[in-house]
Amino acid sequence: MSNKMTAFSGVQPTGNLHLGNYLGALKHFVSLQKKMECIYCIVDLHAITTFQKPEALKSNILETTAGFIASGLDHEKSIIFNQSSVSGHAELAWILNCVSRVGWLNRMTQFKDKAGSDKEKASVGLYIYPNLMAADILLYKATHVPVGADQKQHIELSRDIALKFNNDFNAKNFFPLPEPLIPKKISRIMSLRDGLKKMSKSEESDYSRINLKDEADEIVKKIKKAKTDSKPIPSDEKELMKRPEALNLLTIYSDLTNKSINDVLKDMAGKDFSHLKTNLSEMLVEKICPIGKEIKKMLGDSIFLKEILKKGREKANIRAEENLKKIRDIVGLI
Ligand code: AQP
Repeated sequence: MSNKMTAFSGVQPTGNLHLGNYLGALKHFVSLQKKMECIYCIVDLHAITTFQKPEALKSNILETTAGFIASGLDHEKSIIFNQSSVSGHAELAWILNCVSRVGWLNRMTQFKDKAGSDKEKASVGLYIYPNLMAADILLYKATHVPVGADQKQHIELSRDIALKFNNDFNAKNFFPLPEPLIPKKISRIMSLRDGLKKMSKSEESDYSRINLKDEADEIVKKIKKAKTDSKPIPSDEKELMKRPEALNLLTIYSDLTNKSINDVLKDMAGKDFSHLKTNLSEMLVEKICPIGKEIKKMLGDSIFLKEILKKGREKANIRAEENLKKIRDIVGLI
């Protein structure tokens, strides 16, 4: 087994990239580029597990690509492409569908959340989504997967699938067991309307999230309207843990200022939320608006974005085919 470190991660082109995607994933994708080979994928096959309007999907693929670059990913250094353009993802997913167990998939909480109350009506794709995610990672023998905390269970499943494949086919250490890289400080950004729900692209209310493309006045308005409680900011972290909306805003502030929550509480304790909100809005405008501006500029040049995806696909495909040849042989396919 080669001990070369490779990171793989994906983002679904399902709508506007938001602050949760940025702080939970993209920001870390960028810093990992200095440490190892990185493969970043716009996971369009995952996106279609729930219905996407075809024209919207096409433009979201390009917009997510622009979001990657505007956030600081280097397309010369890292491999950036869209999943459906490398057919090995679908092929390996089928092989892994035959390795993974129904009982394992039945435990996946994201399926339960996304399928809602009527599971019979959810697509089969949504149910087996974690097997495709395992294929994405294992196709490149990735050793590290930078993700938000919501994806931890899926990475654990990828490890189980890798281990079972290696055992079933007597292919010791063929697939490395991928490690999740979950940001310690800010693993999950919550909705601005409900501190118990994660910030999400598909949440109906645009006031629940800060989009990377939001203008400064929209950011200020959304933070002003963000739900809080009636008490002043506490001095104690334990007390903060019991107040989800306050915790969310202070966690975002702590990440943007590079200060620990404790230090932020020292500065803010006893003050009311309008003080925090004014400071937070300023930080967000400073951080997010330049990214949004870059995204909008790139969206005017679809040829540039398509060229990035084409180059990425070519590089990814070489890696994928190399591994698939070995996988087919191990499984007994000729
Ligand atoms: N709220 C969040 N906080 C921290 N990290 C987050 N991520 C997503 N939301 C948050 C991380 O971003 C990466 C890409 O996620 P995704 O877009 O592929 O899928 P998702 O997790 O399903 O994101 P959304 O916004 O909730 O999309 P929809 O609404 O389409 O389902 C992942 O690493 C994820 O952890």
